[in-house]
Formats: sequence, C-alpha cells, structure tokens
Amino acid sequence: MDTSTLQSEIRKIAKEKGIFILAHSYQPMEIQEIADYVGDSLDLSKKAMESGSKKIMFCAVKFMAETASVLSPEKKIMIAVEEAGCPLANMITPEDVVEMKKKYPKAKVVCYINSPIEVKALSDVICTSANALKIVEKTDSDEIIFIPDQGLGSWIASKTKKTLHIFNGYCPIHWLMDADQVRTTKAYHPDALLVSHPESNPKVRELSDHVCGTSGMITYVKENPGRCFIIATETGMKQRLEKMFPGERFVLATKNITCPNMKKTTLEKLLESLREEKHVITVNKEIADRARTAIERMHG
Ligand code: CIZ
Repeated sequence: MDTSTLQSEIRKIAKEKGIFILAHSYQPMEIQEIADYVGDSLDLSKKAMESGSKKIMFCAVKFMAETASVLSPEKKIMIAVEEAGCPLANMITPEDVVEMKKKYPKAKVVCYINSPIEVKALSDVICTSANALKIVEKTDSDEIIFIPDQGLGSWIASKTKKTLHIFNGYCPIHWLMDADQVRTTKAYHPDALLVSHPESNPKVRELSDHVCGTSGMITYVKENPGRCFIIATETGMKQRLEKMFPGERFVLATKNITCPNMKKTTLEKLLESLREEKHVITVNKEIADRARTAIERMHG
C-alpha cells in the first residue's frame, strides 16, 4: 500500500474502533499527519485523560504511554510499537533513587517524565521540560534530587537558587550534539535564531538565543515572525514547525538529530496495532498508585 492508502486505512480503522491516536512531536511526519492530536509528553498525558474515547493508541515512546495509563486506568492505553523505549529513561533504576535519597535525606525528588514508572513511584513530583523550573521552584524544599537528566537538571540549576543533586543520565541525541557543528550552522545562517532543547549539553545551550521544550518552541516561533530558526532538537519537531509555519524558515542545528526509537513507528506497524488492538500498557497497581500521586502533583 502507498502512504496515502495506508493513512486512509488507519483513519478508517481508528474511527470504526473508536481509537483516539496521539502522536509525539518527534514522530515521523506521516504519523503526525494522521494523529488526532500531536504534542509534547505533558499535552499527550492531558489529552489521553480528557479524550472521551475509551481506547487510546500512542505513537511515541513507552514512558509516555505508561504515564497516560497510570492517569487513566479505566482506559485501554496502547502503544503502536512495543519496543519503542527511551535510552534516557533506561539509565536510572529504582535502586539509584533509593541510594540518592539515603545520601540526601532532606531533599525532595523531582523526576523528569522521561523515566520508568517504578522510578516515578519513588519520586515526590514529576516534571517535563515545559514546566521543570516552575515545579522545582514550587516544591517544598530548598534541596532537590533531580533525576534522571543531567541536561535539564544543569539548565534548571543555572536558573534557581535551590541546591540540585543531579543524576547523571542523558538523552544521547541532545546531550551528544556537537557544539562545533552547531557553530558551523550558525555561521551559515548568521541572522537565524538558535533554539535549543534543555536536554542539550551546556556548550550548545550557551550558543542559543532561546532554550525551551518543544511546546515552548512553537510559542517562540509565533513571537518572532519572519526569522530563520536553527532548531536544536529532534528532527520531527523541525518538520512539525515547518508544517505549522509554512512562511518561516527552519534549519536543523546539526546533520542528524534523529531519535531511532521515535522513528520505530511506521504506518504499517500502526495499522497492525490498531487492527489487533495490541501492545496494551499495564502497570502494577501498587506502583501505579504511588506514581499517580507524583504525576498528579505536576498537573497541580
Ligand atoms: O516532554 C516531551 O515531550 C519531550 C520529550 C520533549 C519536549 O520538550 O517536549
């Protein structure tokens, strides 16, 4: 089947079965095009809760579907590709959190949403890149254990007076982005605004005109019409911005900023998962109950 036939078939099956399709902004464009809603992890977890549909199919990575399943246990939450994981999330274990809590007994644990559900269950509150600073500021302690991302953690530490104890996990595509290559891209586009994700390493962030999560990038482009933007985050986001703002120019900060896990979703795999209603996410009830408290604190 060609792309548009596959897309029509996906829409048809989703409608027949009453399945709401959510896609992350890092998904391939042909997936974003057929989703009922495209957004960041915060938006997706809210949409999954608010949607009237009892069945949700996530085109994303696993921790995002797990978070939605914990927030909406009465719904059938599925993921298009079961093995779409997140290397950053996999860098931390519950034992690591227990160890840090022993070392810093007075600190509260702020956990980035890119983490396993068992780690969220040991945390006081969850955050995303869109709200991390706000969450750290309003957490009731001057001492924070920030897990698992050292990119986001070090960025927040530079913005707050609080003491942060930061776990050393990282997102390979953001943290390992080469600052020299970014400098070269800037030299080719001297009038462009460089926007980087806070998961990026400090050398890239220092070169940037603005640092924000993917939802913040949409706002930034809206607020700066008529400019060229160098985008330092996953390539799916650049494609989403191009689609949303056809009059603006976008350039990727380095050659290949592609998350292999986000790109595991294909139209063929999505169609099969919808037809068979497979890859249903299940979370152990005790863990889900503990994680829910931390996630709900984020939603306020
Ligand atoms: O929170 C998310 O969805 C991620 C992983 C990135 C972002 O900034 O939106």
